[in-house]
Amino acid sequence: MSLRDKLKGIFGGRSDLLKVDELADEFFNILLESDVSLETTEYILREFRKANEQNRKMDRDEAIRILKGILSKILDGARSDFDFLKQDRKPFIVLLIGINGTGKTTTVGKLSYYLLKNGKTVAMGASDTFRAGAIDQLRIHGENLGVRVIYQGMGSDPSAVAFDTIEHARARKLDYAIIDTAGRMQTNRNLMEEMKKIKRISKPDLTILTVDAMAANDAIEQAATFRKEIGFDGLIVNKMDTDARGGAIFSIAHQFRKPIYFIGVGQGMDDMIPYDPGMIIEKIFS
Ligand SMILES: Nc1nc2c(ncn2[C@@H]2O[C@H](COP(=O)(O)OP(=O)(O)OP(=O)(O)O)[C@@H](O)[C@H]2O)c(=O)[nH]1
Ligand SMILES: [Mg+2]
Repeated sequence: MSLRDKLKGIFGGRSDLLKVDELADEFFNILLESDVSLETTEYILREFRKANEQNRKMDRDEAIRILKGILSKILDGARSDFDFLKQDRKPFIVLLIGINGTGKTTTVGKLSYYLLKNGKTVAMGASDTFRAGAIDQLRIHGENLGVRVIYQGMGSDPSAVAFDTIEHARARKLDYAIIDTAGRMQTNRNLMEEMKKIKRISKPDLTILTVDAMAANDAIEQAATFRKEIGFDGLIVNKMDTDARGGAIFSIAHQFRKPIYFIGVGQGMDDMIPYDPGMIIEKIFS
């Protein structure tokens, strides 16, 4: 059951006055079951109690209105005024990083599509030289979009591919160079070292971490490692379409304390939409 359905069913629609403790207990369960992390759930409940320090009773609608305000504020914290389309530096270099399966390669395609649609020119770099199939996966996106993909053979140096991609974009005066990376190496340690090197060599204008909304709690741990080891500017949260529970985005916004630029809502190239807290809140509370 989704967060939305759970909130709708809260107290079986009772409209009498309820104690704050009763409400808080109910919210606690609902939030945790919807995949909001414990840390974020506790924060939400602290805010909820703060909103009613006199500890007076309230009805369900008022409680939900307060909860909506708190959740909106959390999502608003991940807004940013960064605009992909208004970057003068040429090429503007975007590096995608993240654990395997979080949608990096797909997002390189989606971002390119978004930029092309808005009249920009793009080159894509296949710097995941580790996973069998990763290069072809990106080349297929490139063919479908009519975008040049810079690649070398499997096992080649990812930093060299990134460098070539940027050089190509520079020589052709392209607007953007978007670089895919591996999500898995022999060991995680190697992955971090490799990413550091790619970042050092490509000097990205923007480093984006992709996370999977379905695996929010893992994602938070992964993000902490990526932040410590490599650093990133913001996030793209993928697979929001498959997240039946719907609570992960709140932990991601609350705990990462980084901008979320887009959310991924499917596998297609146009299945990426700008991060819009209002829309997410309306979906849950409408
Ligand atoms: N439903 C859904 N599927 C997605 C989304 N984004 C990516 N996928 C799918 O998730 C799978 C993994 O995506 P990739 O882009 O290959 O992920 P990756 O991070 O590049 O993975 P590695 O290369 O293994 O590190 C693919 O089947 C994608 O089509 C999304 O927003 N929604
Ligand atoms: Mg990939």
